[in-house]
Amino acid sequence: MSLEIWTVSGAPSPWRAALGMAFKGLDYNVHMLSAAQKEHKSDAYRAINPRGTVPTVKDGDATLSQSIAILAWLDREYPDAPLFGDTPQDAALIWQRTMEIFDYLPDATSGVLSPIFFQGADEATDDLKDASKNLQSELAHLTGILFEDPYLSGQRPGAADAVAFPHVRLIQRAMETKPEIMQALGLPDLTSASTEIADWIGRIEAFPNVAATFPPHWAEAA
Ligand SMILES: N[C@@H](CCC(=O)N[C@@H](CS)C(=O)NCC(=O)O)C(=O)O
Repeated sequence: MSLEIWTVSGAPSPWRAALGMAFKGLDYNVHMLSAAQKEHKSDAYRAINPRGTVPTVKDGDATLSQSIAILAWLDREYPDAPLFGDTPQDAALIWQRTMEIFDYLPDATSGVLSPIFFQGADEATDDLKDASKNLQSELAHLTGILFEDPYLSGQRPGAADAVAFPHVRLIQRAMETKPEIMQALGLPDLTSASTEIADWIGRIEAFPNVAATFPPHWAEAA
């Protein structure tokens, strides 16, 4: 069987699925769709994903969408290096952390990053300051978990890490590429925001195959 993923460079949902495969050490082929050319809305792509969203993952006869469902499926199909722990207690805790992160972190992140990346915001308006406070409170939630455990999923990287990492790494990317506005919003760099999160990012990035999940357009821009 050969694993395939359809993705868009920098999109957090497919990045989660790719991280799940990387944490398990699985090989996979990437179909990079152009969002600018709306390739994810083409008839050809909608034939495998009628909503025209990414990710889609294929493995033999299985065609899957929804990043968290893909992580759960990966664990059943490829049980080594489990993403949801070894015991029922581990699984419950990792699911709880995964879903809480999924419920709050993406919106908190896009509240800051969408105006900056997509609308060219370069002033710390009251709305952006409120969004930054909300984001800092979600980062504090992650920091609290990382006081207890080296990974959001416990002792090794798993589903909660795969769901959170793309969003946090996008925040770090904004700190690197839009430093003035991020400083004005009280988010100058990851270490100032949280040494626990900065260290966790370092641990995840040191994991084999994680570099291959990064948005290709970041390397092109460097
Ligand atoms: N809940 C879905 C979200 C999928 C999703 O909305 N993906 C975004 C990229 S992160 C997308 O395809 N957006 C394009 C669109 O909705 O047209 C998941 O976790 O996979």
